[in-house]
Amino acid sequence: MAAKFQGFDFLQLDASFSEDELLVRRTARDFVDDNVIPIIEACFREERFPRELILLMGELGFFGATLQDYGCAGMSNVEYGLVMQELERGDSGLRSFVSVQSALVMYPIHAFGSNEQKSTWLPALARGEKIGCFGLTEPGFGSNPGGMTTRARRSGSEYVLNGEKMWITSGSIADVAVIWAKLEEEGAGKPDSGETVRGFLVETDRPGFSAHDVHGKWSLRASITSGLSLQEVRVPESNMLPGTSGLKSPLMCLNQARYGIGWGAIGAAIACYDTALNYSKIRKQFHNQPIAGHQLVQEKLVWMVTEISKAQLFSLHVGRLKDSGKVGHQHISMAKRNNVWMALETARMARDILGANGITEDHPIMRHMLNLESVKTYEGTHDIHTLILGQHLTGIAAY
Ligand code: TGC
Ligand code: FAD
Repeated sequence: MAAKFQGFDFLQLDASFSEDELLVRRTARDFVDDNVIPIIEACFREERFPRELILLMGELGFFGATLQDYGCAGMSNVEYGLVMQELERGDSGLRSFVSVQSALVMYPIHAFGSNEQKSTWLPALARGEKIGCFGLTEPGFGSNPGGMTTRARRSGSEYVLNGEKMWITSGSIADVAVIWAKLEEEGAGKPDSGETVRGFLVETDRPGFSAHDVHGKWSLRASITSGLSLQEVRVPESNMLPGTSGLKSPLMCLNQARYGIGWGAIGAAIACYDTALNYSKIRKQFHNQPIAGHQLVQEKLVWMVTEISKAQLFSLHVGRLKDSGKVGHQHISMAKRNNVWMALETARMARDILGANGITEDHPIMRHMLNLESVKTYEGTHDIHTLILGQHLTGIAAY
């Protein structure tokens, strides 16, 4: 049995956290150690999302954690980040579920919804009694969501939605889908531009809505990923999120989710480093010496600790900026881009330190490495974040 996780605090950052922040992290850490670590390898092997944990996560206040009222915990962004770090130390799929429920479903309802939409959905989503998904990506439009072909047409007091969404986390278990579509309506903006994009709450039991799961993934196997089909799906006009206007609205949701991923990736990296350090002290090769005593192994461990510590500092600073209302989306892009890259490199080095043992499910490294390949791609690929930052620095969009 693996030793209980003792934390990672090379730079003594714990001294800069408040008591509330440390308590939130302790709660999430215990939740992961007691409920996630014991089952997650089996879930990954069996391609099963652990639905049995949803209500408990709701009780712990993990859903919509930074939102005020409607049964949400009202955590600071730093507290929320620490939760995400601990959850992804367990598995990126679990963190994905919480990211989507919180940042991509509850946040847009809270930010753009009517009072009725908020009181109908937010308390139940916060408790985990209802599940949401976020449909932006389409089969033909991933990095460039502004090209989406999903359409909303007005028909009397209803909207009629048609289109296909792809790679949608929690799609087939969702009660409500936040669907981004272009409005075919006079005055909505330039036809076929991102200006006409609006968000709709679509109950998934409406006629014409269907979801099918993507199977055969070698990444995020403990997470549900689906395609959604909308064929003449009718929703009342009150299901449109009234505060949405243009592509900027879904991109604002992505900022919330990318911020959480920046923290989450640190958790996956810590799990890999911790495993590699413990293994390297036990495994002996040459002169009956632990491999931790070989210089090249030490160099890898030092790289990991340095980069994880830098990522922690980075996310903490971005979190404090966000809490003080000063964060820009370029800061969040940099954190997502850097920390996911760092975590993937850490996973690869850690796997190397375990030699052949590193490829088995007896250790969490390969699972984290495979998961991180998705994390590198979703919420804006590594290269798209390079271009977002390039545009910020130069004023020239190079997409
Ligand atoms: P562009 O013309 O640049 O922007 C349109 C409007 O949006 C504004 N804007 C932003 N606003 C807030 N936050 C941001 N991050 C923003 N980025 C841009 C922009 O100022 C403009 O405003 P306005 O007022 O002038 O209209 O749009 P573009 O079509 O050129 O695209 C820009 C680009 C490439 C950066 C964007 O489309 C992008 O980020 N692409 C990546 C797509 C992506 O990340 N998809 C994620 C799907 S969801 C997901 O993956 C969930 S994974 C599950 C999990 O989280 O666990
Ligand atoms: P593409 O956009 O086709 O990109 C392919 C490659 O081309 C990438 O390397 C990219 O960086 C590169 N590229 C593209 N454009 C340029 C350019 N202009 N310059 C240079 N290089 C470029 N989406 C949702 O809406 N909701 C979800 O819940 C969701 N969950 C997901 C879960 C998983 C497991 C995965 C894998 C994806 C999920 N996504 C979700 C979709 C995700 O956001 C997209 O996969 C992502 O935005 C990239 O789009 P794409 O896969 O179509 O790649």
